[in-house]
Amino acid sequence: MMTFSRAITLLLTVMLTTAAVKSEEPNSAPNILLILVDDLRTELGCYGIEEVHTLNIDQFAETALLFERAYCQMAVCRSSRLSFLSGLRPDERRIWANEDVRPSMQDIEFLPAHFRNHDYHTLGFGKIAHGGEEDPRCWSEPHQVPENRLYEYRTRAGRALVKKVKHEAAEAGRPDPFRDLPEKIHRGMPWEILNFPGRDTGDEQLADMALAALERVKEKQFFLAAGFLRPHLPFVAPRQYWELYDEDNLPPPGLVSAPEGSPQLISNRSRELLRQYRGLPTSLPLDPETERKLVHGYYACVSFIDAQIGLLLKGLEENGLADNTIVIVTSDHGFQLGDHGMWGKATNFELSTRVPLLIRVPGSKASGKRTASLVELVGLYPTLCEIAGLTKPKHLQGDSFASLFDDPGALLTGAAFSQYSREGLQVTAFERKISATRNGGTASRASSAIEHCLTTGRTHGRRKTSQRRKTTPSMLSDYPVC
Ligand SMILES: [Ca+2]
Repeated sequence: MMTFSRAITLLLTVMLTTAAVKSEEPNSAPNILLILVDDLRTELGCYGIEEVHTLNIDQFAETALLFERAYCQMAVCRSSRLSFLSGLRPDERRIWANEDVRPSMQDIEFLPAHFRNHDYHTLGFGKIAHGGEEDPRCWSEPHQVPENRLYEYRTRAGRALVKKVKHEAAEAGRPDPFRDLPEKIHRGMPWEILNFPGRDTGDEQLADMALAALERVKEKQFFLAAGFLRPHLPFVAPRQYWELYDEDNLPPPGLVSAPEGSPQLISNRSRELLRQYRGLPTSLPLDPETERKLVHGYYACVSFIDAQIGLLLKGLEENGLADNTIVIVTSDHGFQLGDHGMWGKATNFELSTRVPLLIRVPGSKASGKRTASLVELVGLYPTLCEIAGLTKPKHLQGDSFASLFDDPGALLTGAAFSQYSREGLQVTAFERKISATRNGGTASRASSAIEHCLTTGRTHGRRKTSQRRKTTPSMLSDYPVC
């Protein structure tokens, strides 16, 4: 049996061979490519969800270790990202909401900064932290964002609406809703189908920027982070990705209401969707046609990002970097598409807190395998340190799960913790995902623990198989698999 250290030795050997092509001066540690996707559920083909088309990520999963039970620490962008980038749990600096004043974190060495301080050339593109809070200490070059950002409506109607919203805000003396992004301000439509040719959406620009950077820094030892915005609302994607799905046959939510007797505290009240976007009622339920359109738009955006990830991975291959680069694909949290009667994240439900996580360590015997071990995103920092052979900063609060690359069948921990604080109530609720046995448990036992949570109303129910729809080959004929 190959040990993890042997796998790393093999990786370094492969790397030296590749480095001989790259440069006269071989690198001493693997490169890192960190791909973050905003608000991505585990509804991917490689997670067993056949009706969502993610052929590039699925293909990548065949060469990576897939984490079936990875959880964020708080299901909102800023709290989750600052947690796994700092290696601290949200309570440590009270980062409980997107709107909180950011505490000083000058004493914290963030994940990219740690690699930078170990002679990596670090580059960040797009949404790595949240809302312009990228820490300049992280990057060897200035962090870059695409020209076109989150609210990038392109149709005539979409742009007219943006103009109208801006005008209304100015007339009322309110801040520009597309610049300052306060809560409780309606923006544009929650979806848009783009008919424009060319790669000018923010996420396409982001992929192209990262690809160009790969070509430019391939002689260096690099840590490159690319943070895509979709499938975050609004669900704006080119038409070809919308056409991958038949709106009339999209599966409905598995559970459409909150658990009986549950307190209002557990609900996000779908505020992100209802308060920030136009053309929707002020309260639920949505009409079935709107629900289908939203689910359709979300899936279209997932496939759209999958295509961009495929391009990045292809670029890695073409630059001779695949054999000496550790690749991570994950998200800050999940998203509820009407599940439990809620839209958005900001809850402790399974679909908000569980994230896709795939890590490819070249030369690892775990490639193409899956692990049912509970892991926390806050453990990503120490894990990457261990895999890359870096020391771990003392402040880290998460546990490394690097040993799973030696033994994907192990169950490392008995619990993963997620929390959410409700505005005004000053209450933080915790969700503990549990394994049936702390040591030596099996995947089936772990699954049983999830089922137990379901009966107590704490997790999301799976959709009925009969409600799922298979893809027809013609729908995928133009799908850009890289
Ligand atoms: Ca997010």
